[in-house]
Amino acid sequence: MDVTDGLEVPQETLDAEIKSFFESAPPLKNGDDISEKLEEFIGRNSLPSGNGSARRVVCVTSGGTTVPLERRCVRYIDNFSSGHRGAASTEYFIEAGYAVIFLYRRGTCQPHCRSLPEDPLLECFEVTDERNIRVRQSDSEAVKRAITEHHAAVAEGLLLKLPFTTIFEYLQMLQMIAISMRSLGAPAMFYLAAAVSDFYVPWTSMAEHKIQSASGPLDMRLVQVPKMLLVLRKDWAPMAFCISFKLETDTKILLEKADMALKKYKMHMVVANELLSRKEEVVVVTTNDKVSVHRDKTQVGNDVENSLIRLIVERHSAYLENPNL
Ligand code: 9Z3
Repeated sequence: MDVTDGLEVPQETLDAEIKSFFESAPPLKNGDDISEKLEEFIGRNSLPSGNGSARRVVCVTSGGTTVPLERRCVRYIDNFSSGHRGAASTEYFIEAGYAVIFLYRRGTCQPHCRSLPEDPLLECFEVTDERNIRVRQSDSEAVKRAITEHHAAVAEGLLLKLPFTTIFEYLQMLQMIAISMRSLGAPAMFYLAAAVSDFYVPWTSMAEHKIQSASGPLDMRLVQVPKMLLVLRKDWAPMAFCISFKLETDTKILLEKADMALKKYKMHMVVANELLSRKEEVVVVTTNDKVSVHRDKTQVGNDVENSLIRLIVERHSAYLENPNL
C-alpha cells in the first residue's frame, strides 16, 4: 500500500529525491554488461520485422524488490510477489509478436516454466541406469514444450532476461532500460508488474556490518522510495505505452487508488488487483473506461494473463495508430 498516494509532493522535491536516490545508490556491479546486452537487443529489434513494421518491445518487470538493512547484507525487508504474473505475461507477449525485456527478481517464477513442478530437475527426471537419465513419461510433454518455446524465443532474439534483487538494482536497471528504449518511440511498452518497495534505508545511512542484537531494540528510519513512474513517462521514455499495477488488500479503496495512479503518473493503463483474487480477476483502468478481466474457467490451465495481454495488445495497437489520444 502506498501511503504517499493522497499527498502532493512538489516537483522540485521529487526531482531532488530522485537525484539523491541515484547518486547514493551502490553502482551496479555488471552495469557495462547490461548496457551491452540492451544495446544489442534493442538494436536487433529496431529493425523492421517480417511484416515490414518495427517490432514492438515490452519491458516486463516481475517479482518483489528487497531493501537491505546492512551494506554487507545479512537482513533485508522483502516485498511479496511470486513473479507468476510477469512470467505468464512474458509468454503471452512473445506469442503476440513482442520482444520482451524481462526484468525479474532472482529466484522468482520464469517464463516457460509455469507448467513444470517446483523442482523440475528432481521431479521430472529419473535415472534409468548408471549412465542414463530420462524425463518421466508423465512430464515429457510439459518439459518438451518448455524447452522448445524458451529456446525458440532466445534463438529468435525475442527474450532478454535481466535479474535484480535490491530496490537499488531494480530502479537503476529500469532507468537504463527505459533510456535505451526511448529510441523505439511508441512501439515500446512498459508493463510494471514488479512489487516495488515503498520505503528504504539510504545507502549513506546504512550500517556497514551486521546489526548487533546485543544493543537492544532496533530503531531504524526508513525513507520513502521516490516514485519514478512520472519521470519514466516524462523524461526516460516519453513515447512509450505505460502500464502500472495497483495492489491492495482492501477492495473498497482499490479502484479509487488505481484511478489516482493513472492521473498522477500519467499512465496509459493501471491494472488494479486485490491480493487474494489476483489470479482470477483484475480491472484495467484507463481514462475512458474500466474493464474487468477474468480468468476463463472453462479452459483447463487458463490464466487471467491470457485475456489481460490480449486486451493490452489491442489498446497498444490503437495507441500506435494515434499516440495523441
Ligand atoms: C502487482 O500488483 C502484481 O499484479 C502482483 C502479482 C505483485 C500482485 P505475483 O507476482 O503477483 O503473480 O505473485 N504488482 C504491482 C505492485 C506494486 O508495487 N504497485 C505499486 C503500488 O501499488 C505501484 S508501482 O503502489
